[in-house]
Amino acid sequence: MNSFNNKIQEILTKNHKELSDEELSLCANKLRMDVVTMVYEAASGHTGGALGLADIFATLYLKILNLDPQKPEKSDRFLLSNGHVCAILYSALAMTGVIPSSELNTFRKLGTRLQGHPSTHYLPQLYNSSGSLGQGLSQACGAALGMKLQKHTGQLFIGISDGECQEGMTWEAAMSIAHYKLDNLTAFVDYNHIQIDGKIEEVMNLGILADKFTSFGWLTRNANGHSFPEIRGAFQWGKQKEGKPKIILFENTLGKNVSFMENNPKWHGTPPDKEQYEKAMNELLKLA
Ligand SMILES: Cc1ncc(C[n+]2csc(CCOP(=O)(O)OP(=O)(O)O)c2C)c(N)n1
Repeated sequence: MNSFNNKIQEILTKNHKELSDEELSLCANKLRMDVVTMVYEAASGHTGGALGLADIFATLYLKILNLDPQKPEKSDRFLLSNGHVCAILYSALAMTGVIPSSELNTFRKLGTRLQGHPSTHYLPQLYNSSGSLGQGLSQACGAALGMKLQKHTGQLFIGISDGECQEGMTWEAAMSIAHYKLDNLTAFVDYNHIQIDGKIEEVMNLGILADKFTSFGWLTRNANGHSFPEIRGAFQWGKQKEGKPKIILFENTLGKNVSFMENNPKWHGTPPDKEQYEKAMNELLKLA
């Protein structure tokens, strides 16, 4: 474990934008280990969705986002709508030095900054609060419109989930974002086909999601959420301003890289017990 952590520290001393796919993959698995540890230590939280998003968050935070709070007029922004997966957000913030790594073990404890659903009240470094699903795209609409009006040049990225695409408010926001031609906004969907009660297609089928967004006036792209070239390509496409908002449907596997969690809706929001925690960490370490 120590040698793995040392390897990650060494990787992170390099220019993040120049990391290889192999290095990114190691960083993503470090994020997964942080997620599993945080949820295990808190004895509550959401493991599966967070693990599925690790490759996407490693790419987004290490390669794509240009975050500069001192220069908001040039800085990119990231908003998270499906706030329950926030263990992956917090671990990415720790990896990029926004919060100290030592803080991760305060996850879900009373009064700490790392609440079970992200809150700008506790952690002002965030761009939005979330947890009540379906609201993020509306928050992003207002924020991107504000950035346009203030002539800010950064790109706003917003992560939403497939479960949230069953909510009407998501589509009101989709309509408004297209109406205002917010091409400074790039959304992506955590398209793992799983929600709290089971498979999306069985609970409430979304049909052909890409066609729905296209018909609302968006540019749409599908990508494999575990292929670094595809993730990178999709985000770079997302950054090009072409007069319309863009959305990436990231197909991914809930619980990715932990065999007994993969594709199992049970792991939407179940913390691992001690034995499961050790098994998960061993599997992740073997990939290091
Ligand atoms: C408005 C609202 N309704 C219900 C919930 C409870 N809830 C939390 S997560 C979740 C499932 C959402 O689906 P998705 O984000 O696709 O799940 P995942 O892929 O993370 O398993 C639900 C219904 C909530 N947080 N907010």
